[in-house]
Amino acid sequence: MQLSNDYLAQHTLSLAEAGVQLPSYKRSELDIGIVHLGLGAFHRSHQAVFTEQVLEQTNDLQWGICAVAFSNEQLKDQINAQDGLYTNVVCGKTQSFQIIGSIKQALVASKQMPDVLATLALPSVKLVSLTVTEKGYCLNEAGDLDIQSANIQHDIGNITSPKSAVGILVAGFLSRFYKGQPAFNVIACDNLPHNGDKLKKATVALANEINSELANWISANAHFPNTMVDCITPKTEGSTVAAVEENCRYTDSVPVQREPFAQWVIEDIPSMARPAWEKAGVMFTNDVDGFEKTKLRILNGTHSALAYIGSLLSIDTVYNAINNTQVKAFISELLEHEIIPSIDAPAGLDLADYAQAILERYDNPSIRHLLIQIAADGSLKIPVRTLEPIKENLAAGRSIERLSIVVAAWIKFIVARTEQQADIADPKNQLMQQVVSGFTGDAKSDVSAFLAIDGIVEKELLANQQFVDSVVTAYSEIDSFLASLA
Ligand code: CS2
Repeated sequence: MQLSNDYLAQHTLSLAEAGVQLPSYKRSELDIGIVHLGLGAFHRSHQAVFTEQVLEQTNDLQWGICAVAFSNEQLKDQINAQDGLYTNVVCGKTQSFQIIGSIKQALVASKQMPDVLATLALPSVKLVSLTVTEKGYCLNEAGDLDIQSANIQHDIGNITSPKSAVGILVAGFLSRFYKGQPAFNVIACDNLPHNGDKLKKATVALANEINSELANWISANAHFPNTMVDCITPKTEGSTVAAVEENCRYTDSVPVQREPFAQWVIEDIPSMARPAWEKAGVMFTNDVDGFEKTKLRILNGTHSALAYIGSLLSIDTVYNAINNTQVKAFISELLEHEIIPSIDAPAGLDLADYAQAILERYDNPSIRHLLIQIAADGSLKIPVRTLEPIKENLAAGRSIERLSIVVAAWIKFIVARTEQQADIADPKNQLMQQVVSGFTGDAKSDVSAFLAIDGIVEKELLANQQFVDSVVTAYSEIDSFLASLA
């Protein structure tokens, strides 16, 4: 489409159509209190929006954000060209538009590391938050720092020019440690159980490779609360840009699109300086674990199931998959018989209602959430979303038949993509492709070879014959299973 409006910027805010919500606080006085690593759409649809609501309500201007992209220089330039402003397009029964002003500045780590480190050293910075996806934590299958990974090896030798998110945290702490400044606190916002605990352990482990006193200092002085984050945020598309162009009377090259629902649960650490996020509906609790597990298994677990099963049926989006009656029936049974029984509900939460609400969120025709986007990084997602409940169901003597179908569908998806010579977005793509290229057609040996790929299935689970047999059965029957849904 032809873009002819003026670009969104501080000086063009007055052009916005009535009805577009604008920042009402004094952006020129916004200080940087938060450095955020990972400038993807999710940060801009979630944490930056919660922070925006607090800025609006409290006028506490110490909590502006410096958002750091890892390598997307163009996005950094586009955001800075708009003075940090962008539109949050909320897609429900109607569309609503809000201009978010909480990001004061964007940087790109691959080109501006000295600026990133200088920002982390600012006395005003009290928090570092992260959305770097599961792979950004550089963990092995046991949940510990993968010391041998290329980026971590690089960072051990070059901690003042780090490549990994963990390395950036350590470099940021290092300068504060030497200057006698207080440590910042770290808020992990990715879909990993115990995300804060794991990130702290990884950060301390890397610091220990550099200087054991630094490691002890981080351990004693920095909080890493666990969190649960939730908001369905598909990639920005041309249609998102067009919707802003048509409805807002300005051009925004970097809007985000999301569903109306958003949730953020953070471990309550009373001494931790932070924006008054509770005023924006963020929940502070001592039972983040319960919320994390519930969301990871019910939402992310069914998302991955839909992604692999739906893709194999040539369905493109979550909406279209959940509107296939048979697929929906399978997902409902998976929830009822194998996912919900694996969860101890957090106090006050009815798991069946929670699951029902999620199925309703999927059934949103104004959100085009591509299954192929969710299918990415299965080698990191399946262990958390599907193998963990399998492990617990086995220990408790519960059924794993349907969860095994999800694992089998994932393997079949990798086989299909390899045969089609299509991209597989996954850090283990080469290994997986190599293994499936050697498949002989014998389900038992094929599945065993796949599950044995280093770093996917924990040793104890791999040694469980009931698990392996169940995936072998599911895999040998996957074509007829898919045919029954089509
Ligand atoms: C999805 C998540 O891509 C994926 O793996 O399952 O991004 C999901 O949309 C969010 O966690 C929702 O909060």
